[in-house]
Amino acid sequence: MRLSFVEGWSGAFALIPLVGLALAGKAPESSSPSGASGGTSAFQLPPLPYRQEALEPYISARTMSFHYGKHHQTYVDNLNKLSAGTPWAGQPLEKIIRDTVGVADKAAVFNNAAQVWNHTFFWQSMKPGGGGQPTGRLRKLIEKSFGSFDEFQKTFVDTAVAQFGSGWAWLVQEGDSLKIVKTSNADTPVAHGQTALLTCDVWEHAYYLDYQNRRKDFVQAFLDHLANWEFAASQLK
Ligand code: MN3
Repeated sequence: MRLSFVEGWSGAFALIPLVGLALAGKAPESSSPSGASGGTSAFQLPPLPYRQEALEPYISARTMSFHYGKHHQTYVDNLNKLSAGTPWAGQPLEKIIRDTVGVADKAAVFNNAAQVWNHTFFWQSMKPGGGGQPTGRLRKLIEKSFGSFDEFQKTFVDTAVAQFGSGWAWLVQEGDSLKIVKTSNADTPVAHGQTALLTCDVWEHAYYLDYQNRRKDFVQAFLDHLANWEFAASQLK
């Protein structure tokens, strides 16, 4: 089962348990972008798949309130402002990302569309009581690609720490092999023909309130306690 963003948010999130949505802080109806000019906004902040405090103590509710409620919301708002009255309005995020990557005068559209996609994927890459180890086909692919699950973990943490400045660490699929890649700023595997399986946001806003400058501790906690391996496995092609 592969979640698709192509069908829009309602399709993409139909698979997410609806438990706790009322307490997630913002219902989609209450988060309509202030900058959109009339009518229904094309893009909406998708509901979190868990409550804002559900990832404590590894990610605090305070971090989630800013990261989801402010940062993610702002990318949605910006994308609505930038796409209003253009051919991008209402298009699938993946199409916008692929059409605008590397286009100099579309950088703002790319950055905001990619950040909306990346954050939605990041929330799904985690779950309360996550971590542990993957099983089945994903486990076999990890062992084939990295030698062992321990070696995968070490490489993922090293890669996340090595990303200079803002960006993301990803587990991606390319054909029959898995890779760990880092991307800068809003850049995303979606723009490069890779299938994203799991991601950790390593922008400072993702961890600074809880970990200050200790990015490595944050990424290790992500792997040990939050990583949603069932979601990652569901993205395999
Ligand atoms: Mn972020």
